Amino acid sequence: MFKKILIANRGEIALRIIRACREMGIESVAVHSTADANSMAVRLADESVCIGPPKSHDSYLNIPAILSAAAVTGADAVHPGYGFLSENAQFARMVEEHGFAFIGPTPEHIEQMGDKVTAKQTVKALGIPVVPGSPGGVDTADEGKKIAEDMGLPVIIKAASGGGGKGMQIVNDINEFEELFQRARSEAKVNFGDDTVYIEKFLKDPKHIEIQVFGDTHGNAIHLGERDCSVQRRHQKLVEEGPSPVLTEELREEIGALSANTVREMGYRGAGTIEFLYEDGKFYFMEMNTRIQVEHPVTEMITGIDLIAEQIRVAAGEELTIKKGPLRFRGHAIEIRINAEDPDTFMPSPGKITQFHAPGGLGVRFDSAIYAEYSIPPHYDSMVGKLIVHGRNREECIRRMQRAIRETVITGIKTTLPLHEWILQQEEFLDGSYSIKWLEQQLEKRNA
Ligand code: MV4
Repeated sequence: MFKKILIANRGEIALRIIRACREMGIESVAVHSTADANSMAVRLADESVCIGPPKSHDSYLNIPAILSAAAVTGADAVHPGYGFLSENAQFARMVEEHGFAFIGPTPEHIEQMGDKVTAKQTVKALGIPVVPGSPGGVDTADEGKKIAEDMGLPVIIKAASGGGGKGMQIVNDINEFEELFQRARSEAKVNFGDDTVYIEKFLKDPKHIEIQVFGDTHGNAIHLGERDCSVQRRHQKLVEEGPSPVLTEELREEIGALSANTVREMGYRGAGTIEFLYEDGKFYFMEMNTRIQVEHPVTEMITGIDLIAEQIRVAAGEELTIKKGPLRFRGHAIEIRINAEDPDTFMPSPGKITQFHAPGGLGVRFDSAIYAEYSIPPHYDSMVGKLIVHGRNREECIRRMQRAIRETVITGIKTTLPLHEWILQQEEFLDGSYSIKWLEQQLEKRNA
């Protein structure tokens, strides 16, 4: 097992990884920017190294500085967390070339899933259902137009190197195809340096449901159930829950088994998430994330498994401790993302936290790196914490979340807590029918 892990991240996920390390008897190294010198991760890690100025590009994305920090502290592995360098194949490769273990999949698997056309072809060949569309990249507007006409409108044009919503165009009228195709291509080129695009039938009102998967280097692969992440705004998730309120046991087992089988056939190592669109009782592959995700605690709460510890064990060459047999799904979990933002305008609200009181009690978990008198720097993502609750069933879970939100105190900055309190009272949230369009439509109605 590793003796020392360097954490190439900040905020709550850095803390989350430090906690797993400590429970496993592994030393931790926090790297940080000058803006994060007073962070909780720096306080709680065994060692810390400043890797650069506030801008992410110069610190948390500064590969030479991170590798130097790993070398001078004598770390034997690097955990990238989520965001930043977590899905950068070149970083994973350099970490390994410098003699450290990368706590994540191989650079080849990161690359394979990073190219959305290759990812789709790979999982399709292994039996995962995909959205009908072009078999690969589409080179000309004429070729694309023909595919769109054969398939029927609406269609969506996506960037092969995209993901997370950037560079997508929806075509509702065939007369607009050519213009939107060229727009998709040039946006793809500008944003990702690759103008490859592909075409899919556009699903009008789906849910976003994702399956947590795990593989090890001994040929074992499992799924750990799903998370429904359809409550989102501008491709930012706000609420995640598991199990999904709309899935049957049969569908869960079917899509779960297909997902686990895919990971096994790929020889995939570590944690991954297979994202699906779900509409009219059918799943369609969207993309695969090759990292631990923000919402992983939802799965931890319903399975009782420490996913970060499992990532570390797998990276150290151990077998998955979770085998299909003893895995049991218990009750229901919901996570809300607490952002330092105005709950009405979503404008960032960094600054000093004056008072802070964390919620507690049975089934309540608060993953955050904030403390009273802490100043949230303006340079990074606005998420300041995650509140996760567990209950025996969805109804108990929702009541517990409402209770936990009301006892949380964060003053001095604006947070999205009031928005969450409101979401949790809405009819479509309570009945579980919400789709990916729901929140934005609700907000429009509320603001009208
Ligand atoms: C789609 C889709 C509808 N039909 N693909 C958005 C992010 C990127 N990963 C893929 N996305 C979508 N792909 C087809 N064929 C709708 C979306 C989409 C979306 C998906 C999940 C969560 C929120 C979303 C918001 C807008 C669009």
